[in-house]
Amino acid sequence: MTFTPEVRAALDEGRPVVALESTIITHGMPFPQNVEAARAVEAEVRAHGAVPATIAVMDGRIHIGLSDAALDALGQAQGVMKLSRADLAACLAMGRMGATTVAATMICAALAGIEVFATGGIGGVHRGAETSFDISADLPEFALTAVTVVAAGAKAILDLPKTLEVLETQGVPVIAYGQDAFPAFWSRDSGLRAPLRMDSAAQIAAAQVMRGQLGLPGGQLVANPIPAEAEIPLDEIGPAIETALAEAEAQGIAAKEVTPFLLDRIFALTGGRSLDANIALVLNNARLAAQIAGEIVSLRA
Ligand code: PSU
Ligand code: MN
Repeated sequence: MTFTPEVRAALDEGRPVVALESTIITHGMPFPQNVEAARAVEAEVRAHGAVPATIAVMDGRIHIGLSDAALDALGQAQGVMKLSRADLAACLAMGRMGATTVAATMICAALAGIEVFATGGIGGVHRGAETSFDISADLPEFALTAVTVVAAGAKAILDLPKTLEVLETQGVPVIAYGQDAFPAFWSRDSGLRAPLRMDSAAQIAAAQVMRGQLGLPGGQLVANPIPAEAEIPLDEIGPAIETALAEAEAQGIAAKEVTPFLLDRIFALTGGRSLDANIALVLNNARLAAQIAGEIVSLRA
């Protein structure tokens, strides 16, 4: 692993650090908004008292924290591998460039000693999974790796009831922040109740520390609703989702390509509105993650 000096110093001194993923940069948003958003998210983490550590694979090494130049290169590179649990070691062995998904970012964060990670949306159970078997490797990762992930719930491109069922089976705490409903990424309310609710970063931090003390492996999913002023209600984003899903089906999109394809089509179909909402919710998640990381540091002191 290679650490930036800023991240290395923060970890050595026991200061709060927040991990950030890179698939959202390479496969989730178009250039140049991807790099601008990544920088803004890092700045938001710093503004709330933590050090950001964007994670990616370059030159056969796991990078914990990226320089400005490295972030810029990643944001424009072609043929970057999308890395989940299955691909991480292979990408390192081949010396290729890879962007880490939620699952791979959790693995790298835990290796680096980082306990909190902010992103946009997690992978989940895709619609039609009963025949396609398309269930993101993000879900079992929450049961294995002790990192608290702050996301805005899961996108309605997924089957949200099945996603919550799989998380429950895997023993993953799914915690809605400040409301009872499980949020649906662009929308604050999916219409489903979240299994758990917490109203403070301190409680979320305490639950993470307690989980470790009980000897339970795995982390937590914190579902933080998008700020109201940035929300796109389900009835407005719904038609774009349905069109994107129909296009994916017609074109036979499968496996790793499904999620990036759907995100790209929804950005286009909403004329970029989905991207503005996406950036607003990641910033919101960065703030909460920085607070949780600060609380964990206080508890461990
Ligand atoms: N969902 C989003 N935005 C994203 C992703 C998912 O709303 O950028 C990315 C994340 O990196 C996530 C990955 O870990 O896609 C899941 O991919 P898959 O569905 O192929 O497991
Ligand atoms: Mn999949």
